[in-house]
Amino acid sequence: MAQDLYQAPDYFHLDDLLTDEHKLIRDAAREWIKREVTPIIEDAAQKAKFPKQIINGLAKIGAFGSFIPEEYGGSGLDQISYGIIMQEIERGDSGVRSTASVQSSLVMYPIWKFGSEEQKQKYLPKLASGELMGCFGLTEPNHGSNPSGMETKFKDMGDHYLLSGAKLWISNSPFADIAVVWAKNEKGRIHGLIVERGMKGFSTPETHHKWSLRASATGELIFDNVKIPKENLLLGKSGLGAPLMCLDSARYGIAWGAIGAAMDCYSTALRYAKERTQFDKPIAAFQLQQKKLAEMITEITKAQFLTWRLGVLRDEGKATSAQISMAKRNNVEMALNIARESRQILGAMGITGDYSIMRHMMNLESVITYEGTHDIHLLITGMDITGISAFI
Ligand code: TGC
Ligand code: FAD
Repeated sequence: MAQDLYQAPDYFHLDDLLTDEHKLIRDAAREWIKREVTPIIEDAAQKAKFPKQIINGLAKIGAFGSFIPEEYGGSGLDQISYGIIMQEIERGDSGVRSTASVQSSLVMYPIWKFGSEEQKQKYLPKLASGELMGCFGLTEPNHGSNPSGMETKFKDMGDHYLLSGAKLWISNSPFADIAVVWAKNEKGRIHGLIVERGMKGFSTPETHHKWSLRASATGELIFDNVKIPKENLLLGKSGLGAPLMCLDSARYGIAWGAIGAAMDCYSTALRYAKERTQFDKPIAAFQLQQKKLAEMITEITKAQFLTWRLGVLRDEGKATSAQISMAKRNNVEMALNIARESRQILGAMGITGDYSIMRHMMNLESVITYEGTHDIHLLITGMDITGISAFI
């Protein structure tokens, strides 16, 4: 890939609303992405291989459980800090951000919120340091947008549980050491269980031939009567609300992350438009190109403020699930539109791996689908404002 000349846009001086600590965290993450991720990510995506060598660095910039208390190995940071870290990582690649959001919001968060003290002590410090990597199994072959219909189930056998079923489209599954899996008990109530690699009957085949999120490893989770120790049940909360609480945290991080991808595309397109000459002028001199760039910075700025405000509300414990849905939906669509427009500004060069834009664009096709599709988030907003569910 060409040299990383990223210039982060901050048109309305959002920086003035951040604390010195936020800026330090942001600068450390930004510098690490530039040094360790940009030089290798295009090759990893082309080869469809998750770059495991970055796990240690991700842990060091606080990408694993930044909001988890320090007593459990986390960084004890606020929600704005978590968002900023996700934004900087996704500026590099959505697949790398996926690994970080799954580890933080979908594995560490449920263990922290719903786990016993023993489970927290056993898993959280190792997950924070990257010694253990985790994945989150909710989606099934017959149940994507409607996880309440899940068929994966577990039976109480007296001294252990027996887990059977399958999950698919699971980020990190091919290399994860543990999986937080959602399954129904004999009464049909949803619970979370911690499944460990090596348990008999548990396998994690990789899903190949993706055109999107290629630097992230995606796979299945297959449970063929897996014997689960009783102490691996997450007892703190049951019902669909438990995994949905985890999704709130991850969707919040994605709302920030998508802005990072958009900022990277905009920064590249602006620079290219000023350098590339056609008809004896830089293409940035043409009104059509200026319209594209002006609309991009406007949309990025609106998303930055929506998301910063959401972070403040989350830090105050006041953000609603519907507000998170609105931000995830708006920002991912905004980023995808900007990636497509930026790609056009680069002409033919835009389709090459010399620039990050096409990779962002392909990645965002997954981001607009996972963690609740674009349609589902619209219906969550619809339900919130009308009080009527379109799902039943
Ligand atoms: P519904 O009847 O509305 O709700 C069931 C129960 O859950 C409660 N609840 C919530 N609780 C906490 N947080 C939320 N956000 C909640 N939303 C709802 C609700 O109050 C109720 O509680 P109770 O006590 O009455 O039982 O459920 P529904 O079956 O009608 O479904 C609602 C719907 C469609 C919005 C939900 O199923 C949904 O969000 N579907 C989308 C599925 C999804 O997002 N899957 C994501 C899988 S993980 C993933 O994609 C990871 S990608 C990671 C990466 O690589 O970055
Ligand atoms: P479906 O639910 O079959 O939806 C298909 C289409 O129908 C969509 O356009 C949808 O919007 C629309 N639709 C569905 N219901 C309605 C409705 N009521 N009204 C209107 N339209 C509707 N899952 C995990 O559990 N863990 C992971 O780590 C994970 N990682 C992923 C990584 C990648 C790369 C991808 C692509 C997916 C991942 N997922 C993961 C799965 C993801 O959450 C699901 O793909 C997503 O929830 C949608 O489910 P589905 O693909 O089965 O689509």
